[in-house]
Amino acid sequence: MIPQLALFILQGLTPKKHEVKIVEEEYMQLDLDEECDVVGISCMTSNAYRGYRIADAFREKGKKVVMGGVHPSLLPDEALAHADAVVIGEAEGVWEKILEDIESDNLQQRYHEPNPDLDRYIPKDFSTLSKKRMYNLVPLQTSRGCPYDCDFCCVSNIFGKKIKLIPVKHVVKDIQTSGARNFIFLDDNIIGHKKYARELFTALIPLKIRWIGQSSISFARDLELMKLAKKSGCKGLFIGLESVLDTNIHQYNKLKSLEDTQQSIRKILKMGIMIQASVIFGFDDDTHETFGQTIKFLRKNRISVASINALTPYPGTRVFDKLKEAGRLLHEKWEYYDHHTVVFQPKNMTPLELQIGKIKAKTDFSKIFSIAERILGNLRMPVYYIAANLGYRRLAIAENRRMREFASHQLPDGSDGMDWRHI
Ligand code: B12
Ligand code: SF4
Repeated sequence: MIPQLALFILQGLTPKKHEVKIVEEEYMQLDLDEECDVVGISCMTSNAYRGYRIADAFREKGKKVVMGGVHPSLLPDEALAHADAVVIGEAEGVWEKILEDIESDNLQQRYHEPNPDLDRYIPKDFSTLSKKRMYNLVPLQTSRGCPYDCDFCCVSNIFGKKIKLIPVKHVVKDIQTSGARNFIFLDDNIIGHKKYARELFTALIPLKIRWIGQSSISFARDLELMKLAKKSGCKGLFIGLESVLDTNIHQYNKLKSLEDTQQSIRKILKMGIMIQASVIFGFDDDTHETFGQTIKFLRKNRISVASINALTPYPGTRVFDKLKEAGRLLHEKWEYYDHHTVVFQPKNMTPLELQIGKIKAKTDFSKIFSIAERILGNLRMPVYYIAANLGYRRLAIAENRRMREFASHQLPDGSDGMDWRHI
């Protein structure tokens, strides 16, 4: 339901003399016989192979292919086996140059601009979306870069550790020209720069929009900022808790303390802002007990919805390097590097146990009883709460069904079937 902002930025950067067509494969059919001169492809790790297949197909037809986005930025050499050129990091300041270089037959293989000028406004044409897909959330971005540099994350590697800001007036212009009412801020942390966040939320108030975004849990420590966010239309925040075990907290250094986290959750929910908590299973401290303990924590604290993931050692992160060095990667087939599939040997259990434990945790969290119990903390937004939970419940049921089919047909040791519910 959320279009890729990168594609609209590329369209906005393209000089008017060129014609641009955006194809989002999530909901559009790609035509490999499309009449065009240049094909730009954006991908992350899990869909990199698909991106490469598309790149190969277009190159066979003589088109120039340029790849960009998270995965090509992390592994440009790999991408260059399929593309004529790769953009490492941001497109601003290089896309126009690439088009010029193609026109003058002087295309280089790598392009990288570490400090693009974000003060320049780039027009984004969301008009096709708002007409055809009224239920879309229109994507906005206010910042890039993250100072935290967590072991399992590639963001500071690609966008730097310093937070780079997009002027508030540009964000307001994007909102006004879109004509939409529902937005998502794609920033890793919408309150990463407090002074800027204050300025932004204040500017949003008269626009009367609804928005969701991502933030760190420290949001709850600033009551004034929370009130301002609420007033500006904030309906929900995606918050990375990652682990609710004390040992992991110290190892990954994300949360202050469990007590502090619980208090923060209470404050945010009380403000009428839904919390989508992200948790990850598979850290070295995790045991068989971690699944149950985590779900108990999420339920007790009335978390609105949860994104329950398997630790994924994405290339370009320290977790990847460590697990690779220890010989603990099961394979490097990128299509399985998707947060859903276990791709490494966990420390205290088998990969299958981690996979099943994660799916069971998801299923437990989305049981009707759990939804009914957690609504008590979400009474200020019951409609959003129920709609979101039913959506997540559907996903959990589908994942659970696929796991049962897998477990009863294809055991790694060749035996047929197992009763995985006892794990
Ligand atoms: C917002 C977000 C989401 C939103 C996506 C909404 C949407 N449809 O846009 C939601 C929450 C839905 C989401 C889901 C997922 N996400 Co996400 N997401 C992000 C986040 C925070 C921002 C991405 C973004 O849009 N940024 C804004 C745009 C403008 O930046 P950009 O895409 O990087 O584009 C710039 C450049 O890269 C470049 N560029 C990009 N493409 C191209 C192409 C060409 C040709 C050129 C020249 C340049 C270029 O130009 C752009 C402007 O400078 C990133 C973290 C991050 N900071 O990157 C994680 C991130 C991309 N997500 C990640 C993951 C794993 C996922 C999921 C697989 C998780 C899951 N299992 O649920 C899913 C996949 C969903 C899907 N089907 O695509 C990982 C990817 C890691 C990896 N190595 O692949 C990241 C990096 C998070 C992380 N910390 O690890 N995500
Ligand atoms: S996980 Fe979040 S806080 Fe940690 S480095 Fe990545 S974007 Fe920053």
